[in-house]
Amino acid sequence: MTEAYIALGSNLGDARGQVLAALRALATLPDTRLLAQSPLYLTPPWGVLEQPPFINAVAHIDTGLAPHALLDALLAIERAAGRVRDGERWGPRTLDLDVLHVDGVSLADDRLQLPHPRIQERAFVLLPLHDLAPELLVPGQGRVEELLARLDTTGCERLP
Ligand code: A4P
Ligand code: MG
Repeated sequence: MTEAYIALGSNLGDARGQVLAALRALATLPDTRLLAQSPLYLTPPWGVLEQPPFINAVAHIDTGLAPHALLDALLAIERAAGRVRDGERWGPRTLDLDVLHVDGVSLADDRLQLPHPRIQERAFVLLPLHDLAPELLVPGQGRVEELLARLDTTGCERLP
């Protein structure tokens, strides 16, 4: 079993409901346990600014799935949530699941990059990740608490 962190995001339809359903779906993946889930955050859009705000969260899991099998399982959850991949890069989506980090794994091929290369640029990832793992060292990027301290978190709101 290996520990991993998954980022969840949605800004179309019932965004909060989609993220909560995805957290439940993660817990039912084969050979996988949901160890912890962060609070939900309401965050201003990053990348493409002309789109609705996002609901974001991070999950900490323990899994027997290898990294590419985990990615396939996440893509299947996205499809089940009605995600259509014809939009622009960084545009609106019903559900986005990114593998942020898998313990002990660094790799880059045409399907998967680990750790996710843009963790350090994204308050919407680092705020919920910090709630779960402030001391986590993201290989090649830095410690979560230090990465977060460098970012502007204006407009990000932790939901009750
Ligand atoms: N892929 C490679 N590495 C990974 C990985 N570590 N985890 C490949 C997941 N997928 C990975 O994914 C395209 C392909 O990336 C996958 O099929 C997989 O083979 P995508 O989700 O369509 O990626 P993308 O949107 O083009 O790019 P990127 O940078 O992953 O963007 P995100 O994270 O999807 O960004 N603003 C706020 N506030 N909150 C958000 O959640 N999300 C986005 C979308 C933009 N702005 C946002 C948010
Ligand atoms: Mg994605």
